[in-house]
Amino acid sequence: MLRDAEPQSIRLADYQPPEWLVDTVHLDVSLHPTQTRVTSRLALRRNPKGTAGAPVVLDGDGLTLVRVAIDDQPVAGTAYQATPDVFTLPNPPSDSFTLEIETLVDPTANTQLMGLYRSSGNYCTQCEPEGFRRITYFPDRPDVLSVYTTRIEAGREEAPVLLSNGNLEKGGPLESDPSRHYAVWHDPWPKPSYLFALVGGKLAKVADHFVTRSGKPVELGIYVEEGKEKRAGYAMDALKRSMRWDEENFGREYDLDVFNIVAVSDFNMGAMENKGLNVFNDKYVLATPQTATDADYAGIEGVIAHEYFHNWTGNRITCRDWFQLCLKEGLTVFRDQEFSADERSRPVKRISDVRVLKAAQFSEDAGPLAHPVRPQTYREINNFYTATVYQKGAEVVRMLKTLLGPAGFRAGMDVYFQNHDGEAATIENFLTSFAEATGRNLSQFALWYEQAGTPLLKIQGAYDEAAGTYRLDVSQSIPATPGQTVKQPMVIPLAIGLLGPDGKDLPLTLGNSPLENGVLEITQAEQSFVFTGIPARPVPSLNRGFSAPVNIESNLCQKDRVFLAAHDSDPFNRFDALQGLALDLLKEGARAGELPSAEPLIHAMRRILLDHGLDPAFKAQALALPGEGEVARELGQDVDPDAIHTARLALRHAIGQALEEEFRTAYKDMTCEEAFKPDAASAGRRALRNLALDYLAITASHEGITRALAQFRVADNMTDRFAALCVLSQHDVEERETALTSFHDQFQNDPLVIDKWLTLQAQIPAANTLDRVRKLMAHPAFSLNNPNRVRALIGAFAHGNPTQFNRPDGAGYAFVADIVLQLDKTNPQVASRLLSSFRSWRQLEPARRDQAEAALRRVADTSGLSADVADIAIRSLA
Ligand code: B3K
Ligand code: ZN
Repeated sequence: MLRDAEPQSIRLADYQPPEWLVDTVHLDVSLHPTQTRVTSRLALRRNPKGTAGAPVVLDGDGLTLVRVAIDDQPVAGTAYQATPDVFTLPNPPSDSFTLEIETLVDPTANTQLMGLYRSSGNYCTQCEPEGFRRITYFPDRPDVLSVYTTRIEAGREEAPVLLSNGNLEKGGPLESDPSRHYAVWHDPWPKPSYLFALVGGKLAKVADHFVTRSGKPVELGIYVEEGKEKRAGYAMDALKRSMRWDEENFGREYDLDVFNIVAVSDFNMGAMENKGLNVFNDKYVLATPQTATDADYAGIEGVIAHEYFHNWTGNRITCRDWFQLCLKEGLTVFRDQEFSADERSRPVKRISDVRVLKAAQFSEDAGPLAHPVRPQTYREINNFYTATVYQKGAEVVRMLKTLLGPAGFRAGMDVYFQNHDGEAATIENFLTSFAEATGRNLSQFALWYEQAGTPLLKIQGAYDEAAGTYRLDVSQSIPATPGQTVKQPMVIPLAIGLLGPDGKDLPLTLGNSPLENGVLEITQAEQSFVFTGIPARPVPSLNRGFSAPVNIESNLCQKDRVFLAAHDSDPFNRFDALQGLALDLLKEGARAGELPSAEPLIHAMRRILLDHGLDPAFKAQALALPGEGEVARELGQDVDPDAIHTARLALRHAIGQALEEEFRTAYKDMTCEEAFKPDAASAGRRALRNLALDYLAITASHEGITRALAQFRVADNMTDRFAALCVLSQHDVEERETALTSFHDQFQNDPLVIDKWLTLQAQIPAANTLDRVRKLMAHPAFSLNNPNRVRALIGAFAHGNPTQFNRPDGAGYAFVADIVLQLDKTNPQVASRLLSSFRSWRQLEPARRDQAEAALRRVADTSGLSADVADIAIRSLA
């Protein structure tokens, strides 16, 4: 199927350096709701590495040109060509000159939320990846680095706060018109246009300060809508901890006099790392115990850290081109994961990161949207801010650290910062830094960036009693993915242990050499490892800590898994052993329509639950079953979401029934009388208590439901209140509607809390949910123009309600396709993200597959689609 206007592909192989460089940019922005005037003075210089005589070609997107001057002289309209989307100067006057361009933009009409737009009346910008061209004509590519000076002018009433990147140079009322004022910001660090930001509006400031380890004071500011100042405390605390952590762990200090964060309520994603002026979705800034859950607090901590860490990995060293996106994103996700692991519980953080990886990235990698961590081609770069680039990108960095060891890794990072500071770099530059620091050849490792698909390791263990040896035969294969059928073996760091009959780790000796770090390096399609000095048949613990993002098929039996769940010294694999036991039952239950005996799993779970030495947060993770999506992915074909749901319900029921007494005790033991604290230990106790509540509510008696309603009513914090509401929402009982109504009435003026209320209802696994979602779209709190609302209601339905999105009558698909088409007219990025909910359609059983395909085709065949939606539709159907 080919559409008339199929977007053109851009290829990594075609990269050319920029023809012209821009040394300095002076922007003068006069804010106005519909006619913001932008004057840009560019100091242009011909790139010595460019083509002789090349014209100046600048990107634009929907711009209205007012005036052009060269070296301060007005230029006749015949000297250049300008359309809303491109500006060309065919005959530049010299190899170095000043180009001044005045344009007009309409921030109020900007519904795409890319470029300069308005959120709750305030002005703000989003430029990554290609939004700067919606503000002014510019070589809008990440390898053009410039020093920016930005003067902003606005009405003092309308926009008392005026912010941009860097340090504030001057500001004050205009002499000519005291009702207006201005501010000049200067950012001394050269940066690409995607890191530009500007904010103007009525905002309240929460101020703090930080002294870097070399003694440099930094003023910190978090700007929020007026009245929300009290909600920014945790974000500020997380920011200061992040700044310290980056100094201590990577030797990276902050480099400006100020660091500002602005929280806005209309934002396409989580947050943006603009130099010195991060702009955030307010969801990742605002929190009080009464409005935010423990998960929200963890999310805020992680995103604040992530954006702050970009200051070095992304901003000081940026990307040469957008194919290198994982260079900053994968690395920065790895850094924020490590920060949270240090601030909280390392094993629990790893477990939750792997859950996210498997749910989001493994399923992406197994479907039509699979692509390498560094893609070779794209039609719309906005569609490549994916779980593969971010999460798998982070796993690749983690593997590098496992292979090189902590010291080798740190040495490589130091070389990277040393050699590439101030540059727009590539993955090759990154890997070369580690090769240089450690002497290790990383050419095979580089395949992790090139080959898509989750590798499959088949592992067979065999014990030879007479020889006292244990042999592991390992084979690796990588599934075919779009455009890549033939794959080469990769380097896979496989952390392992061998448990003796007493459950303790046996010393690992390969031949005569001890395997000091416990990591096997798999480099070939087939490989065997023989461990010597093994006194009795061991149980292997494979891929400890999830050292490699791979699927494993092994000859571990149910008994082995029960043993590992009880004894493994690696907490991740204790968790994973339980997950494996549960997955086997769920797959079989979904296939056969009847659940096999859950006794071994329940036995293993009981042991974990009663182990007083274990962290409650760990128990909560270990006792939570794999999600329905994970079961679907593991089944891989002929997926019937109803059968999976039924099997999972039956298993939850069996566990709840069998461990009722234990869960009752855990609920009681984990109850805390003290006031809410968001720290990891307190959050872990709440997590276990709420998990117990969930299991108690599923047993036949009404006790759990009554308990949940009581908890809902008396809770003094959102974590417990919302957890109780989640439990109630899963049951078709009167109490569900009572609680939903009361929650709404209590929080109706708090959009971020109402999002939770929308999400919960969109995820009810009941036949009338689609009607409910339709009705909620008419609720005054809902708006298709606000990305958070759309994700909370429609996104939650499409991505988080497998039985109802995949209704056998196809009504779920049709509904989501309708919304995608409607949204595409105003916000293509949010629309295309929503359309990616179809990505696993080929794995469905035939009847649903046909329905999903029909809905996808209807989208693909619509004329006038954005490049964003067209690209996802085309690739999903390919
Ligand atoms: N770099 C931004 C993401 C921009 C997404 C543009 N569609 C946030 C982040 O990853 O930190
Ligand atoms: Zn990022």
